[in-house]
Amino acid sequence: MLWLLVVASAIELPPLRAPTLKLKPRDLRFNVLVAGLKGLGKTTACRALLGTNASTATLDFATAVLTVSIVDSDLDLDFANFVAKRRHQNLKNTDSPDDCLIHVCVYFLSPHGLLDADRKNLRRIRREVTVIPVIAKADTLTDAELAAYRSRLEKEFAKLKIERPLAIISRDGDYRWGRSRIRHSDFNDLKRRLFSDDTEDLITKARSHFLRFKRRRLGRQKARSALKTIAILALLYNPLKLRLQLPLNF
Ligand SMILES: Nc1nc2c(ncn2[C@@H]2O[C@H](COP(=O)(O)OP(=O)(O)OP(=O)(O)O)[C@@H](O)[C@H]2O)c(=O)[nH]1
Ligand SMILES: [Mg+2]
Repeated sequence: MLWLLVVASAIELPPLRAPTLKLKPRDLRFNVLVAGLKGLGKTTACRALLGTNASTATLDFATAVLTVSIVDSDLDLDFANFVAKRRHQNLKNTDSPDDCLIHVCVYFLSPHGLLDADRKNLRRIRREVTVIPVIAKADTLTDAELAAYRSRLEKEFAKLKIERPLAIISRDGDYRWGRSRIRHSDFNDLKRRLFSDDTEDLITKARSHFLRFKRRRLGRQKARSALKTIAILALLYNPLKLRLQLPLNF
């Protein structure tokens, strides 16, 4: 009986292939933003992904310890702005390279069609971070409906340079007309990509995006202080007695 239970749970939740992460330090932070419009099953999915109601979990791999943190966002949040703000916060971070960085955004799409709000959100977020789009509540669509919807989205996403969406079921359901199961959807693919196959790639990408941002910011700061010095020198040594005017916001 116990053996049967073990087999059943193994089928339900296939174990993740432990990645050999080459990243430094050994203690890594991995921050996921779960975004999308209201009531699409985001919180349910977060719980199923981490296997707990808490928003963080620790995954112990052979070469690294990954502290996964999921930001389960609400409707009023400006997602792109949130990612940018977290990048700014990370500037003050000297201990760890990516405590505050958001490494990936899992964006939930309604099973009934893409809304203008989604288009606007996606266009902005993809400039800030890697986006994994998911069609939520895939159990509410027939196979044919899902295939048609997915191919419409693929065409639209190709223009936005966003990848093909996964279709997920975030919780098992028993209905008069049948049963829906998490394992019959792309849910486990999503989990595997986040916490195993793509982890290293996502962290590396977010880090290099952050370093580019930091370099640009430093460059701008240097240019501004050089301009200030030139302006002050020009004021002090003004042999032609010209009337120099500094900009108001100087
Ligand atoms: N049919 C179906 N229902 C789901 C699925 N996932 C979640 N639900 C249900 O959808 C409802 C909303 O789920 P939540 O997880 O609270 O959705 P949410 O996106 O966090 O909602 P907000 O936080 O209000 O934006 C609940 O009744 C869930 O049981 C799914 O995969 N299929
Ligand atoms: Mg929620």
